Amino acid sequence: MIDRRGALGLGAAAAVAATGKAVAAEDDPIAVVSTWNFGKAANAAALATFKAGGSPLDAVEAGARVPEADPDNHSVGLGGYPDRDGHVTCDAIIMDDAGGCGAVAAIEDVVHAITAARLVMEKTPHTMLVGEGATRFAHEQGLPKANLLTPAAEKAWKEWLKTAKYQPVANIENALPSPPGSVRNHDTIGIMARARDGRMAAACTTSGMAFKMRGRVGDSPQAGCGLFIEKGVGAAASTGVGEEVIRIAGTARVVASMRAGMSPMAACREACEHIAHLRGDAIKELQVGFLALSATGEVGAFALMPGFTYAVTRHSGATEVSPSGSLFG
Ligand code: SD4
Repeated sequence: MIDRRGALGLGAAAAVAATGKAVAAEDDPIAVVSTWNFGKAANAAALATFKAGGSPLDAVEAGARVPEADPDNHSVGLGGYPDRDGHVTCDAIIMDDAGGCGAVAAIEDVVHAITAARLVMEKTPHTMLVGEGATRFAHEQGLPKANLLTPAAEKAWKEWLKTAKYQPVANIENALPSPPGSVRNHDTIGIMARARDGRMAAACTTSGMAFKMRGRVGDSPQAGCGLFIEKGVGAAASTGVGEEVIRIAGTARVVASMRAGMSPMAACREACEHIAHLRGDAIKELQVGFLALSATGEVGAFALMPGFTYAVTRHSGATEVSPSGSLFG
């Protein structure tokens, strides 16, 4: 049985709408959920798109474009931290519950990787384009050529170069001033939307792990890793160290658990437990967070480490940012 109250009580209690009035949750279902506290602004854009008559796909694309355009967000789009060679390379995926799937990986010089992903979905026979081909396709489709490396991100990269040698050392990202998943090195957005009629879509966009090896692709653009959706079951997104998510096909696992009857939070927790069991000491101090939205409109989240937050917005506009539970201290 799916927990109809929602993992953190977000499924049923009365919500306070943007108008300040209390609205029963049944009349005010969850419209959009997204990772991290900046998801709030993304959710607002997604909800505005719904209200303007947009589809769930339109809503998640509009939401994902918000952090992509924010130069102060150092893990998505413009202003993202570059790879070790100084190139900002982005990964993105968009999916709907009718089998739609489009993704780009290691795309450069495009602010809105999520829109490039949607174009892959709608204009090509493929589900993913990478590298130079993805970049060329996006520009041919009319997405403007842009330099994503902001002065602030370039400065951070040059600082990093002073201490970090250019060599493929496992987990060298941990040499960052703060580890992946902490304030300085997260921000990937995973966003999921549910229309009042139950249709769903989801998106994920990121510039990936800061100062990654050139050519590295994370979990975010890979269906079943950074994002997954299944009609009648729900959707899940991940954030944190992508390698740990890819190893277990993390979001495919979360959705499979929901299909088997787990609540969104129990499913997210189970995936974290599996990573911990599989990896033991190797994941000490690494962050991975999962966020899930069921087809019936319940939300749940769980992470390895404390600090993962997520934003929930109802169709009335009522929005709440909550911390997820975590496996470790
Ligand atoms: C990646 N999962 O490329 C992404 C990074 C991330 O918060 O989510 N950071 O591994």
